[in-house]
Amino acid sequence: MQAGCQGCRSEGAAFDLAMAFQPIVDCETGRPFAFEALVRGSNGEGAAEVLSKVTAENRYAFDQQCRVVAITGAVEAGILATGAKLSINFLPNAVYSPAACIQLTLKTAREVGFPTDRLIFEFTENEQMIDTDHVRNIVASYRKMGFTTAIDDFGAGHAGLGLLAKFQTDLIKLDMDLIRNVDQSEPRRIIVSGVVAIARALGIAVIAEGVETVGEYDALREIGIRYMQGYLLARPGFKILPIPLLSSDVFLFKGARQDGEAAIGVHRIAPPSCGSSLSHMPASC
Ligand SMILES: [Ca+2]
Repeated sequence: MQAGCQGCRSEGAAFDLAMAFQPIVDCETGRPFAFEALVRGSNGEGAAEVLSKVTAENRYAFDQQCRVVAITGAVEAGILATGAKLSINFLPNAVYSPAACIQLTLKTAREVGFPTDRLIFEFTENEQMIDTDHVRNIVASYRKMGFTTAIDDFGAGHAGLGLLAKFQTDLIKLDMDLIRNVDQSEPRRIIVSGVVAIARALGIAVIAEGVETVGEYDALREIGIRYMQGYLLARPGFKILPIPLLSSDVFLFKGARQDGEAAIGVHRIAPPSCGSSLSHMPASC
């Protein structure tokens, strides 16, 4: 066994976990590009409650279990038939060695028949990444293994241009704080447009997180953002893969809104099982 793999034997592996899934929509086709797995308790308890039990001692086991539950849960929910990717949040500080620590993920994917080239790994850091070399090494290894990589919550906290200067991922997910009211704020629109231009020049695709209004959707499309996630398109569904509001429906919805029927459209797309406000919680698993 490689040095540093003591994490594989860490105690406390039995978290009571399940996943909710929220689509990331390809706005050019209206279809889910991916489903992000968001951690919940086995009875639908919120992410914050589950995460409060994660410690420095058990975070490796937690991260490993999250990956397993995300893959098996997504397959049980029917992701194979959708053709969409599965996006998994991961904790960089729960990975000792990228090659060794991916083995359980690969084994699980093999057992349930999930193609590993449909896996996305999103990472975020709530605290400053002291060891960016470690993260860069993980990203490089994962890309070599055929996974898609993403920086989560880009533009928030320490996840910003400084990281992109050090290493590049396939995707960046623009933080919802930048997206909020982008249609009404000229500075936000200029900043988002600038980040999109930088990403495009680097060959990185952009996902807008936390899109909640038709105005935001329109402004982001105008800026050239193809992939979006947020309550406007679909809330997370507990153990299910919610059907996103198709882009054509957004336009129908706009028409409905002009007729004063917006609430009907909103309620039609909201899965009843998911009232949590934690859908955009960073590093939820
Ligand atoms: Ca995420």
